[in-house]
Amino acid sequence: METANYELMKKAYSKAHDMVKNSEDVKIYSHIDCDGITAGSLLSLMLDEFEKDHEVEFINLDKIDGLELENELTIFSDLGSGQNIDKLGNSSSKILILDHHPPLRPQVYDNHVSGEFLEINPHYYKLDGSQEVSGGGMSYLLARTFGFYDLSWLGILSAVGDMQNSLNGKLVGLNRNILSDSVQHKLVSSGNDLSIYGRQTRPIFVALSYFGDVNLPITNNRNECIHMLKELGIPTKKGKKARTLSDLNQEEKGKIFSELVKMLSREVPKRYIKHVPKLIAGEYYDFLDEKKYSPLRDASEFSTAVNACSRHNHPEIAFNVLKGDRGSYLDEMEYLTKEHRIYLAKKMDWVREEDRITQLQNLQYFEGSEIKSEVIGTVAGMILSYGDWRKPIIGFTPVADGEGMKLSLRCSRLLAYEGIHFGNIIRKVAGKFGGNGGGHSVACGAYIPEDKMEKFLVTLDEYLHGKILT
Ligand SMILES: [Mn+2]
Repeated sequence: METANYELMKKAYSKAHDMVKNSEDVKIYSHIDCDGITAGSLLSLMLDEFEKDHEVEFINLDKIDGLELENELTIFSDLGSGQNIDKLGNSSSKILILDHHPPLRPQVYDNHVSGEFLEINPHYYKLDGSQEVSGGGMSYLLARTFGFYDLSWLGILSAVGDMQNSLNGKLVGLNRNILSDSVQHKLVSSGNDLSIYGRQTRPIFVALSYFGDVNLPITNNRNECIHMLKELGIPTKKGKKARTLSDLNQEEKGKIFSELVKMLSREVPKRYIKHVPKLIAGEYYDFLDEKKYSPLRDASEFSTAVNACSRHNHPEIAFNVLKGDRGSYLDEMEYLTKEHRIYLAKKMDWVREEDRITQLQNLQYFEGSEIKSEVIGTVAGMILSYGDWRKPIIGFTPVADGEGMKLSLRCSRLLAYEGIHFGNIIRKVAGKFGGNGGGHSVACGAYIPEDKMEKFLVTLDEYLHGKILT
């Protein structure tokens, strides 16, 4: 990639700084996912500092077209670049877009919009918006121009919630600068660890059983995990309490690491062995103001809790927790997270019971009509470990209040390490069928007309011929 143009980006932010400073009444529209909710909360905390009147609304992308701008300044965060926001402008409007998705409009566009219009997007400055900075990160960079370094941890949560660290096992690019702000201000600590989900809250043998990039003997088998830990001489309990990954010392983690390398090397084709360590180790991010063993302590677990709120249409719960509530809103968040987990487990069973996974040559899929479209991707990701990890898996389900199908694709990171980018592939193939889609290399999705679903699967299967693990 060409060298990023930070100087130009800085100039754009200083314009944005003035827009905020000179406005007394602000509306924020932010995306209703972990990144977007965190971005909206961050901007709200920033405006609180100035005691500026503002309102935050979390919305889905398809709700943007009908909006009427009624406030002095309208900020769009974690969305806007892919939508026709320019059409919303009027002679008295001020619009600021802080997004990281691929932009529809060129960098200089304000002369095409009535009123004031400023769009800041990393792609304009030769930065990769899918890995180097999130919507929350873009929002933090605005708060940073006012010196609000204490909000930097939210930029980290956003990036992790947006899976920006998933391919490299750590945050890169501008995310790295945001990380160093939050480390310097003692808000976050980070380091290397086993990249196993549930560092603070899951017993280690449970956490290990979810290992899913490649199916191992321990995958979905807690007894096998307990057995493995016993063989390695690693106690699963401390007194009566189950130990979590965060309780293990370096030596114990080293033993698990070596054992997993051994297991994986037996399972993956030879030429992929070089990627194995990346599947097992990665950087963690702890929020130092949160209590140990709390679901808010580890960035990855915190992002799951925010997602649980958004997937069940209660972004306001996460919003209040992110803005500092550790009372009733946190209780509600924990309740929703639990409900979320139960819901997912039920749907997993539903898919597995009737053998609903169909195998094609280069992909596998399940029809998920019993599953809410908001979580079809999450379920697909979890089901992967019961299917064939060498192929991507697709789940699809009708959209709740609309027409068409939502489909989500998940795959082992091993496929991405070999250079395949399913987000781009799906965008292309969905486009052929009058749909739209995109996303990350290992997690992406699309909306397509219902009667095109079958054709879509066949076409994608053909397209993938010779491109996936064999
Ligand atoms: Mn985002």
